Amino acid sequence: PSIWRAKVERTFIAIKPDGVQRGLSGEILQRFERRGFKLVGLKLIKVSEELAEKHYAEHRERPFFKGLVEFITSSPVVAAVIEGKGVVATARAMIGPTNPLNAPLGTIRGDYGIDIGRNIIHGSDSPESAEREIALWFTPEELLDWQATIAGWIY
Ligand code: 3AN
Repeated sequence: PSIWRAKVERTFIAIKPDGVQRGLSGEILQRFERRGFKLVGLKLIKVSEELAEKHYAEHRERPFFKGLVEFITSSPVVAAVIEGKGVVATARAMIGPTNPLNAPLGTIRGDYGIDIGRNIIHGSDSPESAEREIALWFTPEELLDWQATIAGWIY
């Protein structure tokens, strides 16, 4: 029985227009890959207003909502689903706090950001959010079920 097949968790991440335009996509994906997480979905997408509004529905009443939707739809986003033990919480820890100025060095936002409205990357904040966001951004066919033979060295 392979332990790494026993219980997998998935999360959704999106490298926002600022991260893509600054050429940070590869660097950011590399961090998750090197940590041991596995890509199961990946695409470059021009986000529609409808998708943006659904994704950020919980912020609908916030003063920054309109600007947030304008920003996320302004230019392509790299959307990804990554899989592995504890990936929801660990990806959030690797991303860092919402405001990059409060983000520790070594986190993605702490290493690359200085503005809360341009914080480079999104990551689901709970397993429930991850499930909702994955279904919103990806079709089932776009998520690939594959086994890495080297996973035995990670788990
Ligand atoms: P996180 O992305 O860390 O989960 P949320 O869910 O509180 O943070 O906020 C979603 C997004 O809304 C953030 N990534 C950020 O781009 C934007 N945002 C949050 N707070 C502000 C703010 N005060 N001003 C501008 N944009 C904000």
